[in-house]
Amino acid sequence: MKWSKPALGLVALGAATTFALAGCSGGGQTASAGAEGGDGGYDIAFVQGVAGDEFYISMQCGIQDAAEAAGATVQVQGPEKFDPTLQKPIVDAVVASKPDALLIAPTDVTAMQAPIQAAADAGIKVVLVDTTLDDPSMAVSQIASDNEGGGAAAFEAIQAAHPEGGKVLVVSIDPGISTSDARAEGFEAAVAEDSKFESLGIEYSHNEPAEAARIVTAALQAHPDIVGIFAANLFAAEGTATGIQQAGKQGAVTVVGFDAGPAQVEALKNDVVQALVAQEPATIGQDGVAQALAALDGDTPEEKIQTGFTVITKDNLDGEGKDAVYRSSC
Ligand code: T6T
Repeated sequence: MKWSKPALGLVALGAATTFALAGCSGGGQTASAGAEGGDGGYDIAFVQGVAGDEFYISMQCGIQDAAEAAGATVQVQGPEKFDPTLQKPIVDAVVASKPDALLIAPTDVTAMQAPIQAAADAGIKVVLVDTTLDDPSMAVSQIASDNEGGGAAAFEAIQAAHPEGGKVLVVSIDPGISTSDARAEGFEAAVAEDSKFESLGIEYSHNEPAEAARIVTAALQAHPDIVGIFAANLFAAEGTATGIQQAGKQGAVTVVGFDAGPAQVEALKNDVVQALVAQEPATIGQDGVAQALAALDGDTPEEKIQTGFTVITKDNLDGEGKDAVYRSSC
């Protein structure tokens, strides 16, 4: 099922309307498309939330496609972990290199505030892609999925599988990440509306699959009657799947994971996970480039853009679900 819901009274702007898409041109830490620095195109830096994450790789593909079509250069870097202490030095170095625009997924709403403000103060056009900040006013645009809606949709999948109700758990990343916080809020708000369900709360896996697996193992020992687990991102879902398998609970517990990398799709095929909420990372990236270019060209960028999501199940995996699966390289 595909959901595309403009929120906050703002209309989603598809960058596909602005750019003719070209093929992806690389998948390394630094990749380029088009030319600036001498050839006249703009120089765009993309700082991922974490390197090697298929969500950000797919976003990178969208950014590179859009940049290539516009004759711009793209540099891509990401920290080894989803951690502001590792992301900050990357941003500092990017600011020193003076790109025209910075597309960034901040790893913390508070800790990344000052480094990103420094980018804007240096005259770099900042676009927040995926995650945001406590005060995003320095950004020319913010682009993110309907994370709250995706969390609610995750609960609906559990609710449909267990109309009798029961205990549910959220496995998230860390508090202070705008996306996963919104997903958990959307999930918890939907749970609160159905008195047959009891929330066991939100546990934090620090983006480590092993920690997510440990959380799930412990939760299933303490509450063998859990009926549903919502894993709020790719790595939480990976670890949750491991925990479910180790406990021999596949099928008995309905697992819904946010994101749809190849490993999550494999878990869906193997009946360890029952649904995936797939974002549109390439669209977020394309829209990010479009908004950065609008700002650089003196046009008025869209302040906020909300992108949709697709709920992938075994039933639609060969249909619309297939196109929603993330890429491992461009
Ligand atoms: O879920 C995505 C992203 O939206 C989130 O902000 C962090 O985790 C992911 O990158 C998936 O690992």
